[in-house]
Amino acid sequence: LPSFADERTSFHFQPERNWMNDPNGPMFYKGYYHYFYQYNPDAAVWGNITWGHSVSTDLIHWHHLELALVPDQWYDVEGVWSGSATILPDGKPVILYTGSSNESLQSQNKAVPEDLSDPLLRKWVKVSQNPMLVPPPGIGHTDFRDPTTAWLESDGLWRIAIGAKEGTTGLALVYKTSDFLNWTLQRSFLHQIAGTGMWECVDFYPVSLTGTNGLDTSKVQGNQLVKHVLKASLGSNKHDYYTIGTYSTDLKTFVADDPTRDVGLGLRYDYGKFYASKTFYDPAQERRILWGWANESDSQLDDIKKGWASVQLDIEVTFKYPDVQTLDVPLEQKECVCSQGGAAQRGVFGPFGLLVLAADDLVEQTAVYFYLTLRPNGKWMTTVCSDQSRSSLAKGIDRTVYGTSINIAPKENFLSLRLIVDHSIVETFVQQGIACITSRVYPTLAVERDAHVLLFNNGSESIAMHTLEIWQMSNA
Ligand code: DQQ
Repeated sequence: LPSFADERTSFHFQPERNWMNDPNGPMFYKGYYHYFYQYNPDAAVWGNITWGHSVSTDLIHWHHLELALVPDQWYDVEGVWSGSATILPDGKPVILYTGSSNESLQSQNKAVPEDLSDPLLRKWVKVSQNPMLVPPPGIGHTDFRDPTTAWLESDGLWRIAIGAKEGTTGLALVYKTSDFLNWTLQRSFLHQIAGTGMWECVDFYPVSLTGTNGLDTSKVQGNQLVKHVLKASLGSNKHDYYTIGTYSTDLKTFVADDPTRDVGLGLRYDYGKFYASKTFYDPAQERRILWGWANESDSQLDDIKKGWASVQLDIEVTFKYPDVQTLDVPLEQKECVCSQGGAAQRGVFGPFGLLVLAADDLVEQTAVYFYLTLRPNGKWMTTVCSDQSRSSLAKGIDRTVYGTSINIAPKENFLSLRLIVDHSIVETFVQQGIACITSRVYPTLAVERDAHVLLFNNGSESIAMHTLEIWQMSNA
């Protein structure tokens, strides 16, 4: 059996032991980044869900604190589920979260810090008015969860969005309040898309059209030109889908810029393992930070054995975009779907890219690669994939090959990959982030000094590497 000690991540956040899932209520308070998360204190499987709590000054080194919220009330006894934090204008933080009762009724609840002078905010108090919100008519009692960070509008009222579904239509409800205790349901939904099912962990925030800094969630209008991002986590396939559009402060609804790429239909934050994500605005560095859950893809039995060293690399490679036009190549009939053979396919241009966590004789290897195919319309399509199918000799592991096609503008002469390797996580950023793929891998041989990095090209045409930088990182 493999030793799982080598697979514990170093600079990706993990609790000391046991199960974690969604990120919850991230915020910055009195010099500390606070990170809460869905946590089972008793086992390495989902259940007994509480809010774990850790703090950091740099988002890399974490100090684990006592549990922030535990299931101790009738309305959350089946679990203190996901939610968000809002920092009020007077600097006070408020947490809103979903409770699941012993009858599986989902409700929205509020908790506040016991002692605002404690920058670590160790103790949280559930207010006596809980539960504040139960599902409105038409929404099932298990289809009403994961309140967003609140945003303040010019009418002086705060608003939150809550994920729900009606039939198979996924949607986001909006409630408004002046005091975070009494809430009014807005008649129109923020947004809805037929066929997408339950919207979990909705996130809704402005992005600037004029600068690269992040924006406070309440920056919904004003001098700054903004668009909004709306994200929903779809339980049906465990992916986080987002779209960019306009929030009408008159109608209080959101309209996607491109209806063909609306929530659940097009863009994903990440094409691998990345779910139930949540952003927060970091006022210290004027940026918006996105946290996601890179769920494990080994067996539940292995998770239990791990109960819970060093391969930490930051690699950046660029290739010259091959001169595809001058070649007379046969039309490739099949569309390049990553899952058709993964990196072991043979094409004309590719697969080519990197092997990481590769054992001496390559019996274990995780491949991240590009593959170019000529489409029937005469255009070349660039696909990028992360292939876990040969990543581990261990049994019971998810071996999906993840990937997506990307749009390469004709003027882009290079293809770039940045890989962050952290024991059992391989994160891929393509063309500076035009697409992201997160994979979980569990090598048994390719660990420590036996884990190698290689460049490869399985295509018949040569590919020119342009730059390569590899950084070995120390333990966090
Ligand atoms: N996880 C939480 C729910 C949420 C789901 C329960 C998403 O609140 O909808 O652990 O992973």
